[in-house]
Parts: sequence; C-alpha cells; structure tokens
Amino acid sequence: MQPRVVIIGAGIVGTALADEITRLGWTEVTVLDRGPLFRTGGSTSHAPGLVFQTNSSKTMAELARYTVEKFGALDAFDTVGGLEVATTPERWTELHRRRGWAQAWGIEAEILDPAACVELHPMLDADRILGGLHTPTDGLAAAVRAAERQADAAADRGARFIGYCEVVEVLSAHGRVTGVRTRDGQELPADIVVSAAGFWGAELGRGVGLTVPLVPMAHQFVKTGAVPALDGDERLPILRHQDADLYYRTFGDRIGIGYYGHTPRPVDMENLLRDTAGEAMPSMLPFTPAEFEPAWAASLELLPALGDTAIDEAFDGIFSFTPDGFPILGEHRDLAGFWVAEAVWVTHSAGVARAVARWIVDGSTDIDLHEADLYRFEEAARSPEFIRRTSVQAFVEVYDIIHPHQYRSEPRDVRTSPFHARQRELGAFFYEGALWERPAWYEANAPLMDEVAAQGVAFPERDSWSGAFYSPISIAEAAWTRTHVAMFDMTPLTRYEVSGAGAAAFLQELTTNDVAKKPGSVTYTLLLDANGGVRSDLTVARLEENLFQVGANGPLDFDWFTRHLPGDGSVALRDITGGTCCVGVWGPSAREMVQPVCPDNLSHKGFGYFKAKRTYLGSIPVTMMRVSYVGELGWEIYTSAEHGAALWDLLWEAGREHRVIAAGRIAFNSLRIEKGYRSWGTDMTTEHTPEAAGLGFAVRMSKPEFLGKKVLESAEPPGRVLRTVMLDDPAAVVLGKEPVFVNGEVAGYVTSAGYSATVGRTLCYAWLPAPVGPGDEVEISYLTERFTGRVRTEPVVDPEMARIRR
Ligand code: FAD
Ligand code: THG
Repeated sequence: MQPRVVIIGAGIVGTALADEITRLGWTEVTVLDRGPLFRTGGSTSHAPGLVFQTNSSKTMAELARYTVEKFGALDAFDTVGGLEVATTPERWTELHRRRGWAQAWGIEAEILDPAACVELHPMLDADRILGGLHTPTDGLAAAVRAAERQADAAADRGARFIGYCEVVEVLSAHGRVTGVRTRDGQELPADIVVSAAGFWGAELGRGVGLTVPLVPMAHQFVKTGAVPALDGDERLPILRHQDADLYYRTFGDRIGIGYYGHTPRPVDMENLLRDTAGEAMPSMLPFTPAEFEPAWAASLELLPALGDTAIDEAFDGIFSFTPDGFPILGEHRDLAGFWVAEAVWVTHSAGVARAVARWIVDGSTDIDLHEADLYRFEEAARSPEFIRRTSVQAFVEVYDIIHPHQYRSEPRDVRTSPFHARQRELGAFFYEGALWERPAWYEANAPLMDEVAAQGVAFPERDSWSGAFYSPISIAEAAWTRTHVAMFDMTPLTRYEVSGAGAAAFLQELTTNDVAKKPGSVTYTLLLDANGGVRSDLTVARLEENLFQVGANGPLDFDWFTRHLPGDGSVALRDITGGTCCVGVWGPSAREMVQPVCPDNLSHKGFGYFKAKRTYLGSIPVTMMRVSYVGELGWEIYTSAEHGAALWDLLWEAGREHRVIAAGRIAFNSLRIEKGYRSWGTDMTTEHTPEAAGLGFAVRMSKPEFLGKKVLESAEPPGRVLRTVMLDDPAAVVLGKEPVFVNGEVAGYVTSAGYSATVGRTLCYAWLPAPVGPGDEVEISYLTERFTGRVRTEPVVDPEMARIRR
C-alpha cells in the first residue's frame, strides 16, 4: 500500500509538493488549508511574484532556475527579465560580483551601462544610476495561478485538496505520525505529514516538540495608481534598487513597490488574527504609511514619472525570515514522518518541492540541501532569543552587501573556548562561526611581519574588498607555522564520543574507510549518502576497543549519526564539544616543544602519524592525536574544559624558547589549501562523489558494506573534479564562488581560496571539467577584473609528506 501523505498548507509550497510527490508515484496525497483554495490568505495569495534567480548560494540559484522552468511550462511565468541597478560605487562593484555568481551557477547575466538600463526600463532616470545587472531569464511568477496549476496536475493523479480545513493537532504513536486532527474534530490518518504552513510553521512545529527557526515579519508593499507615462502594454523588467531597499514591478500601467527599509516588525502569532482583523487576509497587516516615506522619496528620484501618480493600495504583508535567510527543510528526528518545508520564497518554491519530494519518497536528494536543513542549527541557535534577533537582522540585511567573511555582529561571545582570555591578551581579531568566537589573526604577531619578510615572504597589498575582515599578519602566522611552531585553537571543531559494544560496527557501516583498526589509531573517513555523495568527512580515533572520538563538521553529522544509531542500545553517541577543548600545536619545532612536558615518548617511532594517545602534559590529562589539518608535524591536544586555561599556559611556557605563536583562522585556511585538504560544505557536498572531490583515497571498497558503497561500485568516472588553481599575479586574490573560464567559456567555479605564504600566490579550489588538468590555464573573474591562473598538481606544499611524517 502507498504511504498516505497529508500536506498542511495549499500555498505555493504545499501545492508544488503535492505535484512533485504525486509525480513520483505516491498518489495518496491530501492537502489541507485553513483558508479558501487557492487564494488561501497565506503569503502566496498576495506575493507580487518577482523572481530574481541570482544568489550567492548555488543551491538557491538552482532551486530558482527549476522554478522558472516549471512555471514557464505551466504558463504561470512572464519572462520580463530582471534588472538590478547601482546608485553607489559599492553597489556597482557588488553587481559585478553578482554577475559572477550568475555565471558560476549557469544563469545568463550581463552588466549594462545606464543608457542600456533605460532602454530596458524607460522610467529610470539615467543620471541616477551607474549601471545595472540584467538577467534576461528572470521574471514574474503568477503565484496563485502556479499553485492552482500544480494542484490541478496533482489532482489529476489522485490528490485531494480541501479548503477551510485547519489542522489543530498532529497525531502520533510510538514516535511516528499517524494523522492529523482538524478544527471540526475530524481525524485524517497519515503516514507522512508535511508542514507547508508558511509562517504558521513555527507554531505547528511547537505542537510536535520541534523548533522551526523562522520569524514571521511584516514587509511593506504598495501599488500606485496609473502612471501616465506607461500605456500598460510595456513588459518592463522587474527592478531592484537595493541601495534604497526597494524593488518594483508593473501591473499594467501601475507600479508595485516593495520595501525592506522600514523598522523590522516581527509578528506575534498569538495576536495575529486580532492584528490582521480589518484586512483582506490573515497575512496582511495594516499599512504603516510613515514608515514608507523614505521609500516613496527614493522611488521618485529613481523613477521620476512616479511623480504623476500616487499610492493607491498598500499593506504590510507577512512572510517568514530565518536566522541565515535559508529555508527550513527536513524531517523531525524524533517524530518519524513529520516533515517541514517552510520559509520558502515563491522564487524557490518548485525547486524546493522537487527536492523535498525526492527526499521524502527516495530518502535522499540529488541537490545539496545542507544550507537549508532543519538540523543545521547549533543548540544555542535554537533559542527563541537567537532566532528572533538573527531573523530580524536577516530582514535588515536582506539587500545589504555582505562580505563573504563578514560574521555576525550580534549576538556575540555566546561560545568561547577556555583560551579566550589569553587570545584577547594577544590581540585576537575574532570571527564568529557556529556561535564560537574564533581568532582570525593576532595583533601580537605584527612584529613577525618584518622578520618573515626578511626571509623572503611577500605581503602583497589588497584592494579594499579582499582587504576587509583581513590582516596581512595572517601571512606571517602561516609562514611561522611552516618554519617554527604555532598554537591553533581547535575547540570549535565538533567532536563526538561513540561508545559501546556496537560502536566499531556502527562506524564501519556508516563510513567509507576502515576505522576498525587497533586502539590508538586515527582514520580519515567519509560519510556518504545513499547516492554516494559526500555528506561529511571525519576523523575517527579509536581510543579503546569500544570507545571512539569522532572529529566532525557540525550539527548535521550529529543528526546523521543519531538517525542511523542501531535500535538495540549497543551504541551511545555524545557530543563532547562543549565540555572539552583542543589546541593544535603544529610546526617543525612542535616535538621539541611538547616533549619536555610529556611523560610519553613523542618520537616518530613512539607516536606515529595518525595515532592517538591518552597521556599527560604536566599534570593535565590529555588526549593527543597526531593529525594536522595544516599539514605540519604536531598534534591536536584535547582536554576537558576545566583544564583548558592551564593547558594553554603550559604549552605557551613550553614554547617560549621555540618562539611559539598563537595563529588564527586565516593562516589555518591558507595552510590547509596548500596541503590539498578539503573543507566539507564549501569544497564538496553530497553533490560530489569521493573520487570527484579528490577523496577516493579515503574509500575502502574492499570493506564488505558501507552506506553508499553500492552506488560507487557502478559509478561512472566523474565529469567534473575539484582542482587546485594557482593565480599568476602575486597580488591577485579571490574569495570563493567566482566563475572560472577555460578558453573564454565559463567552465566552473571557485569554492575556497587563500593566499599561500609558501608559494607567494593565491591558491584556490575550483570545480572544473575533468579534462582540465595540471598545467592548464584558466581565468577567474573577481569583481570588475579577471585574473589568470593555472591548475596545479596537489598538494602544492610538501607532496612527499616529509614535513608531517618524521
Ligand atoms: P503560504 O502561502 O503562507 O501558505 C501556507 C498555507 O498554510 C496558508 O495557505 C495557510 O492558510 C495554511 N495553513 C497554515 N496553518 C495551517 C493549519 N494549521 N491548517 C491548515 N492550513 C494551514 N517571494 C518571492 O519569491 N518573490 C516576491 O516578489 C515576493 N514578494 C513578497 C511580497 C510580500 C508582500 C510578501 C508578504 C511576501 C513576498 N514573497 C515573495 C514571499 C512569498 O510570498 C512567500 O515566501 C511564499 O508565498 C510562501 O509560500 P508558502 O506556501 O510557504 O506559504
Ligand atoms: N581534525 C579532526 N577532525 C576533523 C578535522 C580536523 N574532522 C573534520 C575535518 N577536520 C576533517 N578534515 C580533514 C581533512 C584532512 C585531514 C584531516 C581532516 C588529513 N588528511 C591527510 C591527507 O589527506 O593526506 C591524511 C589522510 C590519511 O592519512 O588518510 O589529515 O582537522 N580531529
């Protein structure tokens, strides 16, 4: 029998899901909505439907592209094109960066001068703009029509749609959904319940003990009266004026204007129905005209013809914002069969629905959804306070120019390592990541710059963009690590303890490498999904027969592990990140530095590469692993949090005669790229096989069974592979996500990059067609420039592994 699916919500997401799920052959689908079909009163009912596909995220761009194609085929899309204009030099540069994303993700886009912009959109005042970015395939979705068409397709396959039917409770038994109860007391049985309830989703989640981190927010939208300059037949492109937080579309001879510059107004769901009582829909709040005044003034400047008309209709519409701007997708871990697909724009709706339908029906997706995964949030990020503050911030920043290395300005200091006080004394500049304070560089190392410069290390000048959130001190720190020794705070590295009689078998079946080695061994290994895509890369240290310490990449790994734990209780999983800390001591002097404070023999024979040992440093109990993501001799040294400060001081003292430094994330990143080490989520994702990502060495096909093995057995050689590229110009810098050209054509994109102190050039990883190999020339566009570079053999530094294995 087919699973019975109930979808809560008949907005653009619920209807698209019904279409995509039935298309995959599950036809026992019922879609319920509290409002009338298909103008339900939700966000979709009044969404003006602008679809700008370009996004810094490749995934989001692809979700949008699919939506455009699908709505086009449903006759619910008008390809009027998208135009984003710049009125400041910063925005003008930003539009070039956005063109880069478009090119990298395969969306047609061109930079236009003011005259060409006016030709496309004659209402524009050419003197007000520096130019624009034109994306011809962008346009207008007819959201309600698209919902209706998709519902029709689903209904043809057997799906049912019921309006005026509010779900008041999700029913469950033994950790599985069993159905829903509606306001009129009916119970509808179900094996799968998908909450596609839009901004109501957080409430529905709460009802089943699930945090859905979204905040409903008001957003102003107005329509003008007739604009005399328009005859109503023009097909003007959708328009963005991001410098003033504004966007525009035409409705015949009227103009619709959306505004994000007003005071953020999170909506209190308890009072929703009261607050929206006088409005046409429960997703519409009364207009707040004073808040719109700057928007109207800015609009008159950009589009002077608006002076001949006035605002005719206006409201404050409600839709969802999330802490990082991405949707919330996935299945409740503790209530099997309960799924969410929320905080999704019309722009991405069909793409999201296609991916989620596959996830529900097949168990995995072909598109990387990690940025949108329900379980991507750290524990502290699930607090109501964090969700509210960061979602408000996401509203404020929606059209801002965000630097790739820009970190949250608030809340800060939520997670600090035991070394934090010492790091501040050394003048650390902190980045925020996963709520941790992470030193990016230390001002205390500034004097080293002259010293390493005297040894030939170069410090090229940077432009203001690549020079932001950056210090050349990081170059000195990286160089110092390769010549002396440095301490890196590795505390934010997520780590788990996996224990019990079944632990070895569990890790052996879940990961690609042979991890069931002798106690004291460490193994680099991969998590694959059912498609053979790389879900994560891990280090697995076997500390005892039945006790492993796993170094992981974040909350999604914990989620994956938890979902795969055997039901018999033979394996225990514990996140030990917060209760422990870690210092990486790496560099040619590491052994001489640490040996005097350690009772164990730290020689290469006594403590080999990729081995682990529990021992003491002074009187501090530690676990040491001879692992180095920076590719130098040394150890990750772990202890419990209460010993952290003492550990740092002990090492600092021991390192004094070796001139040890503390080094930050920027140096760390550049060193790992020199060594050919990948960073999961940036360099590779589930869209890539191990072989394509250059990680085939971590897959042990001779193992009897592991998740993903079957697919790899019959996998074709990869068409695209991850390569290291070295830029030619010593002063050239890229930051990630730039398009890469081969013979003048877009051939791939940059993932991550860093300036290598060792070779005096920027190195980056790029996904490229497999035939493009070492020695081949490429070009990379960076803002308004283009740099040349060459594919290099890997790793660029120490291919013989002489520095690590000695
Ligand atoms: P909704 O359309 O809100 O659908 C959710 C449905 O769930 C509703 O119909 C609701 O009645 C139903 N529901 C909720 N709870 C229950 C329950 N307990 N039982 C039964 N049914 C329930 N996006 C763009 O891409 N481009 C734009 O230009 C754009 N402009 C916008 C302008 C404004 C003014 C607003 C407000 C939003 C705009 N958006 C835009 C955002 C976009 O409208 C939304 O992100 C999108 O419509 C959300 O779709 P949805 O299906 O998730 O939610
Ligand atoms: N330390 C620990 N765990 C981790 C990381 C870490 N887990 C997550 C992430 N970082 C994993 N990434 C890597 C990448 C490369 C290496 C280690 C962790 C590495 N690779 C060597 C190589 O490729 O030559 C060794 C591989 C091998 O011998 O199999 O060292 O930083 N604890």
